[in-house]
Amino acid sequence: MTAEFAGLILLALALLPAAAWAAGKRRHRTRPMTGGLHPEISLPHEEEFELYNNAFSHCSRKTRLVFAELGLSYRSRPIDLIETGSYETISEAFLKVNPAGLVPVLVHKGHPVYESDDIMAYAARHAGEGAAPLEPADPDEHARMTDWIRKATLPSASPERALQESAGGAVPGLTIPLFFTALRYIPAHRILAGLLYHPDRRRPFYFFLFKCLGPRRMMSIAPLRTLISSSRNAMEDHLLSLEGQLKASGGPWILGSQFTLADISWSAVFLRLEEGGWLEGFYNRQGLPECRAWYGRIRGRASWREAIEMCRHPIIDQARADLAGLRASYPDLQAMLETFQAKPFAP
Ligand SMILES: N[C@@H](CCC(=O)N[C@@H](CS)C(=O)NCC(=O)O)C(=O)O
Repeated sequence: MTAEFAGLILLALALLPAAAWAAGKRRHRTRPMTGGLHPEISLPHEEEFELYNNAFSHCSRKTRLVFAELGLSYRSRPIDLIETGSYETISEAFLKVNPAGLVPVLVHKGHPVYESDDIMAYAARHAGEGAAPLEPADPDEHARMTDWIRKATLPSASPERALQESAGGAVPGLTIPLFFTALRYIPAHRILAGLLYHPDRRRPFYFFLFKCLGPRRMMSIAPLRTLISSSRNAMEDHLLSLEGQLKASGGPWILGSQFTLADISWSAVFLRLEEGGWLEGFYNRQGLPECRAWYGRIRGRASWREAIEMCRHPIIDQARADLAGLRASYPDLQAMLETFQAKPFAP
């Protein structure tokens, strides 16, 4: 073998990992998709309605609740997020369903509908005879409902930029402690796959740190502390504005007597605050009697049992219990989470 030939082989071997990485990157590439129905895309399906969703996903929960409220049956297609096992949203198979790599996705007669707010509205308009209307008929009331849905929405890209505009934007920051306890149960190599292919590399990077650091060290990372405290402060303002609306509407629901998609959107925010151990803190600091009573009514609905209680995930149940234990056994961690102040988060 000549020296040149041996050199070429060595070079090829050295380039192999980079080529494999580049090939993998192309297979896992995501691109933004507009919300609503995409009739130009056809997907294999077995039932009229199929919902690609995740038990823990904030946006998936909204859509499951709408289907339960409407009594519409659907085939559930569970898709993992890293918190429940793996980055299935960026798998080759799922990217055919949603090139944006996000859940939920509704597939209706083989055509996908993207974005949870659009899915909710789409489902509400396809409800069968006899289903209670989840959208007001009056145009002014409808516009008010849309505004309250927007105030709870989780933007697809960089939600932390929307902390002030929507309670949904403050949800990821307040989920950080729960991410930390859930990721204990996820093997490190699955998180590392996200570092290679996830469209937002910061998330797997922080998730990997959560896995390597204990809770105290994690809470000493300044940008995380800042994001959590900014999210907490922003959420407090959003809850106060919901409290005002519930008072003004006279309840029992956000727009008054009619239960609407706005109630469903906000209920997913409250569930996340509850499972992250924040809700009682907000109630205790701000009172929020209307919010407390409203959330109690939401939890009493049959749809809650069907779409939330019956769709739990064992890792998340364990992570919730672990987080409650951590808060109880590290009073300084609890105090940090509840009271630390930081500069407002500047994205
Ligand atoms: N604006 C979108 C947001 C969808 C979204 O962010 N989905 C999250 C779960 S709630 C997701 O799929 N994330 C992928 C990941 O975490 O890797 C919607 O409302 O549907």
